[in-house]
Amino acid sequence: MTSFFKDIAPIKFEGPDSTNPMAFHHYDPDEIVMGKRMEDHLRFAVAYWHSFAWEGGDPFGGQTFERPWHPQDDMGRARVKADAAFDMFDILGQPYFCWHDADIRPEGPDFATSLRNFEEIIAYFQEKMATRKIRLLWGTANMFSHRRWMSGASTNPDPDVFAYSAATVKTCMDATHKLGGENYVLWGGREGYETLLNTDLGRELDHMGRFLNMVVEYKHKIGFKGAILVEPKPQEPSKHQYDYDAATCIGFLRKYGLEDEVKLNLEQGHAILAGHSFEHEIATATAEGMLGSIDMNRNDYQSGWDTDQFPNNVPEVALAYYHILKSGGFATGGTNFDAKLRRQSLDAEDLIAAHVGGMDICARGLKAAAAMLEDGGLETALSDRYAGWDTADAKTMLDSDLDTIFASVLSGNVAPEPRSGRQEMLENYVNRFV
Ligand code: XUL
Ligand code: CO
Repeated sequence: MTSFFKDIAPIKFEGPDSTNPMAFHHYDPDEIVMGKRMEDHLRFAVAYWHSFAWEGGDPFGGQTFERPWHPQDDMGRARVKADAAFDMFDILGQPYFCWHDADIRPEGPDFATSLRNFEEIIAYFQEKMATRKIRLLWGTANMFSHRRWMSGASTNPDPDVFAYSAATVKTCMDATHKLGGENYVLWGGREGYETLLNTDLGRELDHMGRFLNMVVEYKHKIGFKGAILVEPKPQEPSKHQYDYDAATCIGFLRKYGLEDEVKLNLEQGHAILAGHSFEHEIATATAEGMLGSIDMNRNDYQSGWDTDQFPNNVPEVALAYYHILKSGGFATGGTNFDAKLRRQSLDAEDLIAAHVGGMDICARGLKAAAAMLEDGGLETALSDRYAGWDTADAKTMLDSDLDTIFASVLSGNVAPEPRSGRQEMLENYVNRFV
């Protein structure tokens, strides 16, 4: 155990009556929910970037955290950071983690040095993973922080940056494959624009479509069996982001022939930024068989930007898992905490408590979702509401045409009768479970 987490013992499930803040109160990995262990439903992942690479800065001030691996410009300290990360994985016992290349290795003066640093750390991870149960949920490339990416990665007006993006993603896919990763994620960090005065939107979308096809071609070439996922987000850092929301991404994937190859990594906070609820995004994806994985981090509802906080709202989380369970649950995906501490939360204990709380909230949400599904109240209400469509006449109508339908309405055979949508009754129903 590194000195960073030295006094913190592995977190155990102690049940809802325990007052120990360093225990799980609702997350019992072995509890069976709808025939499956809770750990296998939720498939929690720790995000290396927020938990270990983010230093506590905000637009008004720099670093607040002081960690033994700071400054993050040295390979020795990258190892110290990895030691601390794996210590935390041992303490939490969550099954997965995720990284960007830039989180785990220092940037070198050129591509080849950065790659050497990256490969050394990947080998170090491999050693650590060999003696543990922890697995990689997904890897990804950070193509938004360094100034070279300021005008985008694959959508950059400069073909040299497109080339740099392709080379970078190749190395991150190789590393993900080497570590047995279950998915590879592409979030379009700066794939968008600030002003159309300097942007050829159609050309940029074509480049992004070709780039993603190259990613898929490479996946098959190396025999990577995991899923390729894109992560929608409507704005920030670019004013307009191309991967706005689930529906926009699905349209984009269809246009470039990728709908059978790429799925979505949906994030709660991004859904809210897009003016949706999280369950809207999940239902949009599951309706199209496009749900891959989720980032379960919320935003502050008052500040209107991407605050990346740990979840703390059971009813919201319950509705998200309701739609996930209803669609059959995760396949390769899981629940990633793409969440960071508040900048005043300086201590090692804060980092552990944040994850413990997030895991407990998700466990409560999952259990509530499972109870609602098992009870079947919402499904019965849905089938009642759409029962008219089960009649032979209604089915025939869908195969007819406007003239035939017109004739039927004109002859007086059709008499619409408004019925209550029962929204409050249904909200009260949900309230019984959360
Ligand atoms: C940014 C965001 C990213 C992606 C991975 O808002 O969510 O951290 O999840 O690049
Ligand atoms: Co995310």
